[in-house]
Amino acid sequence: MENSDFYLVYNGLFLPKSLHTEDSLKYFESFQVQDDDVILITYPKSGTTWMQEILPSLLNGGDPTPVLTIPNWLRVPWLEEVSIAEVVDRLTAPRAFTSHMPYHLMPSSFFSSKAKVIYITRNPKDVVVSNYYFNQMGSFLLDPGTFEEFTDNFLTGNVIFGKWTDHVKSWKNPDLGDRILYITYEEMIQDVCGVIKRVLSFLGRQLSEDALKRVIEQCAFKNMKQNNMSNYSLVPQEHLDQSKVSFLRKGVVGDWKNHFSSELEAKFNAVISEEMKGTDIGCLLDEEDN
Ligand code: PPS
Repeated sequence: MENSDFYLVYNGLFLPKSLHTEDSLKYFESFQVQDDDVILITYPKSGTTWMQEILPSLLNGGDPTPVLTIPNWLRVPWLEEVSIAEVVDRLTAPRAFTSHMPYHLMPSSFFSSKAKVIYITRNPKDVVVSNYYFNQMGSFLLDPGTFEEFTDNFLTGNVIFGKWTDHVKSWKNPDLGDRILYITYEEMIQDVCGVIKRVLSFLGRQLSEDALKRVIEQCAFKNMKQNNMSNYSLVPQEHLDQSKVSFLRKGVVGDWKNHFSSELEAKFNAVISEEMKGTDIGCLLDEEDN
């Protein structure tokens, strides 16, 4: 089995064939982004599902119903995935979407709109660990091989959605001005309440203290693990085998320390630091977890 059995190549990026088709990508390219849309952007395994749990309640005044009744991939659908067509006509404004796409591949309507973007980054060493287990779970993803092999593929961009460094740098684009809010997974772990307040302020929204408490409770890792609308238990085991590892796996900062040898860490840091040179985001590597 090789990459072409699982992935189509879209502008140089591998995308899983089971979630993306030529038609879904054409639909994505001509998607009409509206000014009041909110788009959650992440490189995979950076905290997407967590924010998909939070965002709908912030946009609807704290009503938990969508989070308890609609699977996350239909609740905050990916712009580029096949399933968006199923729900897009039912979404009411302000709509919330997800995307793993780099900045330059966004639909042309995005660039002329005022839609807001929430961009989450995570320490790439924890991203690669989370991604490694995800590739073991998903029958629609290439077997990751050993952790070292998978890390090599991650560093060269030979994984879904390409290189982490390209993605992060693409979204650090000054043209976005105050349309974008940058948050980190590590900040969410440290102070989810503070992050939610920042998101509320960015979106110009408010929640009552009670509603805020409910959102915080609902998006706690242990509660999300119990929420069938968010833990991917609705996906058949033949596609996503969670019998050994759960999609909501550990939910911590620094699990990379249990996976990286010192040699691999040195190599990883050297490659990422080199590629992030000249940006103010290289510090993401070793910030909160050492
Ligand atoms: S995906 O496939 O791109 O949508 O994956 P994504 O949701 O971005 O990333 C999955 C990782 O996020 C962790 N997660 C959480 N951590 C802490 N608290 C909460 N509530 C939470 N929700 C999701 C999830 O466990 C994955 O990380 P790992 O390190 O594998 O546990």
